[in-house]
Amino acid sequence: DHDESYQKDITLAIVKPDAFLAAHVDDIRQEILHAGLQIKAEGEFVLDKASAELFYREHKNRNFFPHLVSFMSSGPVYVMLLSGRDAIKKWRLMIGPTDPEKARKDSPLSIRARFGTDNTRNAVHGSDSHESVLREMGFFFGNYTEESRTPADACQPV
Ligand code: RTP
Ligand code: MG
Repeated sequence: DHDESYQKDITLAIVKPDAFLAAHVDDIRQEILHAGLQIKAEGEFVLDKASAELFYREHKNRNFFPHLVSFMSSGPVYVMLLSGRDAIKKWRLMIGPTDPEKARKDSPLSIRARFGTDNTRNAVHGSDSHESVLREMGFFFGNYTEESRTPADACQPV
């Protein structure tokens, strides 16, 4: 059924504070569009510490968690809901491995290879599963509908 396949071909992209501060939002946006993905909703958000903890709660017992949370709440992020064939896989391929050093070796054209610094400051986020997409999308944009395109008309800034 058309609606179901459409729903599964979405993912959430975040330009993290390091890449936002380095003014890479426009470049990354253009790469997304050139790759044939559509941007269905987008906006700038500032996460406070509690929101960053909630967003990354699956990692709450990891040793890097406090560093991750303070980084993600250190400045604005730019969030985009992407749609297109195999959006989750496609966007994960575009961003490359979590560690930019590894990305520079294995996937030198990836976004993290070009714009990332280290394991924490790695420029972008991409949802890892459809379940994550639904959770993360709700976190930033509330219940998404085809009509709701911008934070101003549809989204719940955290
Ligand atoms: P993301 O969720 O941000 O798209 O990244 P990912 O799937 O590639 O990696 P994940 O395992 O979900 O980790 C989430 C974020 O935590 C930080 N991290 N630091 N060893 C470390 O210091 C370490 N490992 C992960 C990164 O910012 C990573 O993107
Ligand atoms: Mg992840």
